[in-house]
Amino acid sequence: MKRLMTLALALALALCAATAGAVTLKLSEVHAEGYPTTLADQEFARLVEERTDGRIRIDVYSGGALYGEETGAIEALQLGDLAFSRVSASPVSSYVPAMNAIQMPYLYKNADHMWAVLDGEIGQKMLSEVQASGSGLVGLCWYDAGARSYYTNKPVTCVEDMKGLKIRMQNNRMMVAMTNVLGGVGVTGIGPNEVYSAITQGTIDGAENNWPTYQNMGDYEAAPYYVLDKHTMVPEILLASEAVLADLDEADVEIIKACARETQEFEKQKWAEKEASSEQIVRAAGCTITELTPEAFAEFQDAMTRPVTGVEGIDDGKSLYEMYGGAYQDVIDAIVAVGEDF
Ligand code: BDP
Repeated sequence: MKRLMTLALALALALCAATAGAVTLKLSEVHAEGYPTTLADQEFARLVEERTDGRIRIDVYSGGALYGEETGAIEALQLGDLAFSRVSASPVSSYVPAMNAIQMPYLYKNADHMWAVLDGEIGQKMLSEVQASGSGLVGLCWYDAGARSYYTNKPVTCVEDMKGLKIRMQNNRMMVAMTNVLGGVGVTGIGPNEVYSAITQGTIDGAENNWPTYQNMGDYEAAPYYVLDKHTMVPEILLASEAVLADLDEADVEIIKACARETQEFEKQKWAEKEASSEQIVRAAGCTITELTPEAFAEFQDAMTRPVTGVEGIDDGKSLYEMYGGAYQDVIDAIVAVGEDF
């Protein structure tokens, strides 16, 4: 009996030693369970726990349970109050201004062009720039988020129809200016999970997003007009807190980085499936999906490069591209050059 107890004690002690130093870290995600990015976050957590032999456990908080606005999550990462967050690259631009260069309106010909950029030298340099810029953030990998288009509670078939429409935008000054330059009024401060109620309450006339978010958040029921102007392709990014990573073993940080990279392909696959099913759901619900005529499409595009006056967020005499892309013209030119193959 005594021997058995000694054995049990030894076993318990060994177990303690094995898990001593084990840490549990939090990951914040605005999307619901089952959404492609949430699935990728969970896959990331699974891989990290497995490859660190349980030394690092990551708890994924989905549905905006920790931070409903991505800027809140980003600031928590900077302070070291949060370890990871999967966010859109759009709000990251407020902390890493160069980030706008990879999400300028009408920059990519298609998803393959965007992925050639993100997986190539430009995208990998931009990931490193996140930390190099002194933001306190570390860029781990990119995820797909398709193309974003406007959705409203009244029909939009040309730029003229955008006039005066209050549109919820992500927290990014360039994106707000983009709506303003089209004649609308860009509104910020509304989290993605609050868009539906803001539309039904009449605070805004619409928002803009990809097929999956438009469908998954239920926004298509409040704003059933979706105009496929495809103004931007904004990738998602998995971020880590520089301060939190600094407290971990260097070898474990390398494992974390490798696991994140591994989940990129996983998310892209889930994304493709979800994009198709969301489009199907929205169409079946009887929403009005507008394909722009080539002339109407050109109007949207031209608005981004035409010098303007009296538009909030753009200096008089400048175009949106000059105002927000001017400092990164070399990167933008290089992205356009990659597009020659597509
Ligand atoms: C979705 C992104 C999410 C953003 C949201 C938004 O996946 O990260 O928070 O757009 O518009 O497409 O805020």
